[in-house]
Amino acid sequence: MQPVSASSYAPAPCAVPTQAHAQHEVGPMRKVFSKEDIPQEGVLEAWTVNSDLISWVREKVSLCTPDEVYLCDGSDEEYTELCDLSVEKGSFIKLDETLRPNSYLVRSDPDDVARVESKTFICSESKEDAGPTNNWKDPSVMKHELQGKFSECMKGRTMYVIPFCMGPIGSPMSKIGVEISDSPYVVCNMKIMTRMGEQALDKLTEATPFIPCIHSVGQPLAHGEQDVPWPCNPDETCIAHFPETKEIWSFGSGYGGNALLGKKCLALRIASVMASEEGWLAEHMLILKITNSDSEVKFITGAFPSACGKTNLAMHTPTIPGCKVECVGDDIAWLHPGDDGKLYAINPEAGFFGVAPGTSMESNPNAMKSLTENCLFTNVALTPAGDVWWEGMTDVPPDGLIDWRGNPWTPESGTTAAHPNARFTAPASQCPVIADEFDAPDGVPISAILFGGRRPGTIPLACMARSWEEGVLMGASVSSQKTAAAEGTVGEIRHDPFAMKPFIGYNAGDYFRHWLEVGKGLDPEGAPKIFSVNWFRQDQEGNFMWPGFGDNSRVLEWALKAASASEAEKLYVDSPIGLLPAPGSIDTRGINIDAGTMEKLASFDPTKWEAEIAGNRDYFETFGKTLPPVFSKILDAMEEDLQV
Ligand code: TSX
Ligand code: MN
Repeated sequence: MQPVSASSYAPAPCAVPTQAHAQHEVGPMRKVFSKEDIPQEGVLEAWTVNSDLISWVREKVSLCTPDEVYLCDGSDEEYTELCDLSVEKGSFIKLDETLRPNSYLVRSDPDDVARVESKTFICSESKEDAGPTNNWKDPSVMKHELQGKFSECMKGRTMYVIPFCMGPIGSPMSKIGVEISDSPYVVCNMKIMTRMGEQALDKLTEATPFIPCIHSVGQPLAHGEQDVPWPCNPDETCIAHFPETKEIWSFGSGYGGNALLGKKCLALRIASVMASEEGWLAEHMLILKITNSDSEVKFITGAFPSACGKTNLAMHTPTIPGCKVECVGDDIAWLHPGDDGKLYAINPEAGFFGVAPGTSMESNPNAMKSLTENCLFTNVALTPAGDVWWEGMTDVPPDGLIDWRGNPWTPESGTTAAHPNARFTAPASQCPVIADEFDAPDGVPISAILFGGRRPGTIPLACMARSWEEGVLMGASVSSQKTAAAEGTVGEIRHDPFAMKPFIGYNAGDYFRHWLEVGKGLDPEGAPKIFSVNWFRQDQEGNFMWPGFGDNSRVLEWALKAASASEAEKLYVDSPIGLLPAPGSIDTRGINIDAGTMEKLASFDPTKWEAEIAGNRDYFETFGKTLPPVFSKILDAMEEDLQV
């Protein structure tokens, strides 16, 4: 039996719209139903052949009791229609059509501006399986609480049913999800961030598994009650993951990672569990394509904690003559061992959900050029001309700004015009340097994996691991300096293993072991080499020693050369902490940096490293017996090497 898509749907006789429902008919195909339509035999059956999906939607309609049910097809018309509806309701502001075509500004509730880790749970049967990095709650207890929260939670609202595919359509590595949400903002963002609607539903045959994701802003409307521009329920917020049954339930927040469930919840937390079961890796990594001046093409992935410029690196403009960098992904990579023993990456996403403040034509021109049209902006400032602005976009703010809260703003206001976590949502296809391989169903072969952090001292500019195991230890040792007050004390260096601390959906010690297992299955020659990098080293006066940005391509070029070089080529020198760039091996031609600075960048202080190792040991102790024993073996050897 062929799957039946929404567009080929003709209403079954029993679902012929009544007079009252007829007005809800949208476009040429009917996709809006009353909650009374949904239980009727034939209605959902005409939309999908997947009986699990049908029963799940029926169940959630009866739990949430929305006024209407809207089956999303993912079309451009649907997107525009929902944006227009949101403008009418006062939720979206249409930007000036000539300045920023087909784009909208959305202002969230000031109490709903970021992911809330304290309200994010991994609900595994055993607490041990959630590990020390996650909040845990017993799955049956959590389900009971959620049943209460979701009961009649969509009264007065429309339930949107959003089929989506994470990864290229037709890729064996892709996963299908279906999000139920009562937020049109979620639908519009999911349209940009995922392969959404009919294209995903078409892949869902009778027996195809899908990940059910249910979301509600948690603010039902009484009959005739006036809605607010950004409904939410911060007191009741809860983002729950069920790793055994592969379900996601999110209540009370409409923002980003709390609400766009394909991204952090599915593509990282649930996918990391599936990856551990199926033998692959779901990672918080950019993927970039680099073509050198000899037209050789290679691919690199990189994991960086927040405030390290991951999106900037993913689409940077290299300063090496003849070198080209293109973007495959800026946030998430799914890495699968291939039959040839190499590691292949896909980007499960279809767009960029990036932090706006700090993004400019100087820091990231390719991101800026991705934002010229068809974008959503959340919590940025509005210019009198109907365009957007944020801190760092230009040196001088335009006059007459309206801030993210909707109030007039001047530089004297003593606040920021855009919220520090303000976001853009942009289709990846609009990036001027999006790689052709972005849609490649087989992914791209990875030559190097980078682990970065914002480290003013201690960590050299680059260091290559001598083995997969040592590389895994580098990943587990990632730490980064905090730059935003919201994340704790500014300046403090925090552990963020694999830049995955909030996103590992199971026990982090088991996750480290899984990384080691994946390495064992790779071909020793074909496996990517692993590097630690640090663009943020500072001198005594606190000046950044490395120019960063486009010049990072010089480090990438060194890494790729070192990855395939023999020791005789003298690109690196052995040291107690790994293989460091040999003097002169990083190409600095054409940039103003002296050999002395380069030497310092490629060196380390043994005293600081003894403290670094001690700090890592202490941190690793929090993982108890799940920690792989090889970690302390490698640390022992490093310490011993440092002594002599
Ligand atoms: O994104 C950054 N990257 C990666 C770019 C591809 N940033 C921005 C901060 C993170 C959000 C960086 N900031 C980078 C970097 O490599 N390096 C630095 C530190 C730095 C800041 C300013 C200068 C140099 C280095 N300015 C001058 O040298 C003039
Ligand atoms: Mn991220």
